[in-house]
Amino acid sequence: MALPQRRNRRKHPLRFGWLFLAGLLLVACDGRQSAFSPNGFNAREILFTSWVLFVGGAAIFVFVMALAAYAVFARGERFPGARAWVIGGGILFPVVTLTALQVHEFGLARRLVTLGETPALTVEVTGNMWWWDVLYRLPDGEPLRSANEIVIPAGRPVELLVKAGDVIHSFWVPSLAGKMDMIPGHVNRLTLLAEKPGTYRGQCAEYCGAQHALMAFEVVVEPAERFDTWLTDQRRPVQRPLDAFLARGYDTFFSYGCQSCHAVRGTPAVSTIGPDLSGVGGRQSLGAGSFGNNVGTFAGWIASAQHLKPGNAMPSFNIMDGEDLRALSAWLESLK
Ligand code: HEC
Ligand SMILES: [Cu+2]
Repeated sequence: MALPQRRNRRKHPLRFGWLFLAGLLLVACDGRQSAFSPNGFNAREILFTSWVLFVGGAAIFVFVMALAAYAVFARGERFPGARAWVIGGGILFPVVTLTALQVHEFGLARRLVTLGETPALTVEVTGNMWWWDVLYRLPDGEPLRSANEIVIPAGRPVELLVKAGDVIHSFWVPSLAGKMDMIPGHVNRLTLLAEKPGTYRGQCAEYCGAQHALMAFEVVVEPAERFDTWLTDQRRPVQRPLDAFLARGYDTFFSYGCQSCHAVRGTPAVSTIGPDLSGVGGRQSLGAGSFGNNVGTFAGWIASAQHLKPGNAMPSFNIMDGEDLRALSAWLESLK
């Protein structure tokens, strides 16, 4: 006697499609890093143009498919007004829509150029494997160096000069502006205007090696007055602390040779091989947007940089005395 066979229900290949859609929705709703939640002129224009192209393209597609279906199923008779359709749909319609799009684009390009004529601030951003060097070029006096985080004033146009230190990277903060490639030996220019204060996440958008995925950063948009005080604070040179524990951290920094790759403003450390650490404790993250910023992650990073981000240009200092490591981490965390 044959056993009753279990019906083998065919599984639809797209049965997890809803997961994909839910993911898309989640990404779209995250205001920190999404082209769907624009903050400021550039990103808003990009979103607007995208919707026009997407909705317009979809409408044209549906219409053309309907015509094609008609052509397939119609029985021999002539299409009413065939000649007018060819001239109207084949010549007039593309000429009108493409001209309108072109006019819109010229207008947009002009507004972008106007925005770029009077930047309140110029920031040079250089992509390196796998971190970002940031140099504020200020109209009065000394430039100010930082890394892995860009602080800009809200409501003022900011000019970004983007470059590459080694291979091609791409600078992308979806909530603020479009992508801009960073090309060795070439300077690209991007002007942006952020409206609302807040923190926005950016990402390297051009594959640049093993740790490309851990090459992110934050853009902190501050109210204009807060930005000015931030600048003044940052310019203050760092001094050897009076607190004995923090002073031990300061000394450890130099006895382990950290200054051969890093700079801390006002101290003998002036190297630009690695990120500037002058205000590192005040930044949102460590390891180029990869880890939280607290004494623990500092210690983890120093002792195991190669474990946390294999192949990056900083060696793991896993031979460091525990007390030295704690003091060094506490000192770095205190640099705000
Ligand atoms: C050979 C060069 C080199 C030496 C020596 C070195 N570093 Fe680094 N360091 C780097 C580079 C390069 C990075 C960026 C790595 C990345 O994210 O890809 C980095 C990143 C860091 C960061 C994270 C910075 C940020 O903005 O995310 C800290 C903190 C740091 N180093 C501390 C130290 C300390 C403390 C020492 C000494 C014990 C040290 N480094 C020695 C090259 C070096
Ligand atoms: Cu990169």
